[in-house]
Amino acid sequence: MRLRIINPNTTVAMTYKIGEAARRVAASDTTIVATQPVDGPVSIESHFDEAISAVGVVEEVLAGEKEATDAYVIACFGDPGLLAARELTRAPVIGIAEAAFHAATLISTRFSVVTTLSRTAIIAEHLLEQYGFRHHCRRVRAAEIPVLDLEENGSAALSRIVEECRRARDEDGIGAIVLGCGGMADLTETISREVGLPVIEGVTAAVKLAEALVGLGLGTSKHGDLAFPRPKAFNGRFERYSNLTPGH
Ligand code: 2AL
Repeated sequence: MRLRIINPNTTVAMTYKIGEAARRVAASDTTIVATQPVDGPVSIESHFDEAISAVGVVEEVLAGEKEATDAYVIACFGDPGLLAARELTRAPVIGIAEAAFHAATLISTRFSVVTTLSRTAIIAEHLLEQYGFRHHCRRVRAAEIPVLDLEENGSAALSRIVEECRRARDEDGIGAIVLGCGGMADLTETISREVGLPVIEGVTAAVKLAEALVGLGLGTSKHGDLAFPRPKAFNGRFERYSNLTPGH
C-alpha cells in the first residue's frame, strides 16, 4: 500500500525524520511517501499556525489523490485539517493525535500527554474533548520547548521532555505517556527506557492503524458529512478550487 504522510509544517528536516520513523514500523509492502506543504509556517505552535497549515494539508491530500494513495497520515499533533482532508478522499485519513490517543487507551487506563510549549496544550485538550478521550487523559503537560528545538542536535529538548515524562509518571497516576508533537517521532524508545513506561507517539501509531484499516478494506465514509464537498465557485487566491471534483 501507498501511505502519504503529510507533515503540516514546512520544515523539510522534520518531514525526513517523520518519514524515517514511519518506515521503521511500516510493513515491508507499505511505501511511505513523506511530504510537507510548500507554503506555511516552519512549525505549528499556535491557533494561527494551525489555521494556515490546514490549507497546506488539504493541498497535499489533493496531490496524493493524483498518485493512487491508499491512506494518509496528518503528522502534527493538532490534527490540522483532519475532517476537511477526509472530505477529499475515499482513503482513510488519520491524525497523529487521534492515533496516539486510541493506542494509549488500548494499553493503559489513564495516560498523560507531554507536548512542546504550554500554549499548545489547549489544542490537545480540545482534541481530547472532541474525540471523547477526556476521561482517559489525566493531564496535558508541556516540556516548554519550541518545536524547532527538536531539530537541533545538542539542544536540551530531549532532557526536558524526559524530565516532564518522569514528573508525569510520578505525579499523574498513569500507565502510559503520549508524546505531543510530530517532531518527537524518533524519541519513543529512548524516553520509554529512561522513564520505564510505555511511550506512544502518533506517527508510528498512525502508520500501523492506517495499515490495519486498509487491511480491513475500510476507507473514509462518503455517506453524510464526509462526502466529497459540493463543487462551487471559489474567489480570489482560491479560485483554483472552483468546481473541484476530487474522487473523479
Ligand atoms: C506540533 C507538531 O506536531 N508539529 C508542529 O509543527 N507542531 N505540535 C505541537 N504541539 O507542538
